[in-house]
Amino acid sequence: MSDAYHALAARLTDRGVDLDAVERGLSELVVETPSWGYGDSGTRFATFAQPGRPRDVFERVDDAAEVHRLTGTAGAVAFHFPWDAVEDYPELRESVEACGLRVGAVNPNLFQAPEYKLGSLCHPDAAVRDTAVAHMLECLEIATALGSSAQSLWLADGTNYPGQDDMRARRGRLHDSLRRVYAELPDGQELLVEYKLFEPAFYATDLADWGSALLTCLKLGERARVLVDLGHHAQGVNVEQIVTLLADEGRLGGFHFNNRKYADDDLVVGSVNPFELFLIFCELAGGPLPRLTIDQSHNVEAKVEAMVLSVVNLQEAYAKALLVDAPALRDAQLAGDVLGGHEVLLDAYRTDVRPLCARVRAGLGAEEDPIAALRGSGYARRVQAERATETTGLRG
Ligand code: RM4
Ligand code: MN
Ligand code: MN
Repeated sequence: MSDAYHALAARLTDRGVDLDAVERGLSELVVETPSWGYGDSGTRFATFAQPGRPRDVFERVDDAAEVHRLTGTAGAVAFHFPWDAVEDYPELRESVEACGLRVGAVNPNLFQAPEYKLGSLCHPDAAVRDTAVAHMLECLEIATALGSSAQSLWLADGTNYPGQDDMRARRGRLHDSLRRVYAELPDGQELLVEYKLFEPAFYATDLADWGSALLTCLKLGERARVLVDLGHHAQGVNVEQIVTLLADEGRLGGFHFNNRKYADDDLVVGSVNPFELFLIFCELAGGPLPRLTIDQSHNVEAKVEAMVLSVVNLQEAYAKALLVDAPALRDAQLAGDVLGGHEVLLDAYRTDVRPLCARVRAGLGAEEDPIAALRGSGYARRVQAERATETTGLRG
């Protein structure tokens, strides 16, 4: 193992850190990567097709497996329907498992069909609401077939103009629709409810913030919990405080990790605001971790590399959070030492944990330096050659 690791280990052990416990914690981290993060995506201005991009869901799974092989931490893949729809779900599950992965959350799509122009679960027309509910019920069955334990809902519903629809009526329709779904939720599955401040609706989004998502979950039942997407808040909102609050209420269902500078930018997590990411992990570090999913759509970056970097950034943020000296932090807080507590956090945050993460990855059979390994592996060249034709790669 590297000199850098031994030097770091000596320093941390001197400080009283239980290094075995930190390494164990870090090696248990599981991140779900999104199938939609590997395929074509762009902005409303342009989509730049990348050479070697996967042609079907099986190839998206291959890319997810490569990210896991390199990082050791990306053992699940989240799906989006109908984008990932296939004839034979047991076959899809088998191919996921054959790659050493499992299926993460199943995401319904209630925002693309023409009938959803004025909304889905909240639509003024009951027939459209029925269609949306039916799609979510179908996703429950897909989740069962794939061995997934969650359906993760992002609701694009909302209005663009004051007076366009009755906000209170829409709220009632939302709850009625979701009750119909929740009533059919199979044992062992949960419903995650994501919120987003704005976009595509520009006046009033039906699930715009953690409060409306939480109230909805409380109406449904214990297996409905809130999902926090880091890009879905107003500027300046204290996301780590929202995380604390939801966790304290037992309603923190999980995360969509990404980073943003302005709005829902879906950049590599930890690229713009790594300190916020660290603080979020500090709020999680004491207990069992909720579902951790990456939700990023890369436009100009190399997609697999961007995903690997995202997982590495998550590993490093979590490693730093595991290094926080909890007794020293508590002592400073109880003593009213304003900067003392802050400095305890900074001490952990400023630690260069890269050698520690490299060691944990090696212990997991993954790569000490995943980005260099990816660049040196020829994976991009290989898939570019294999996926050169437009026809989908048929399996089986
Ligand atoms: C949204 C949200 C959802 C994602 C869609 C495609 O902004 O983050 O989670 O599924 O985009
Ligand atoms: Mn999201
Ligand atoms: Mn988003």
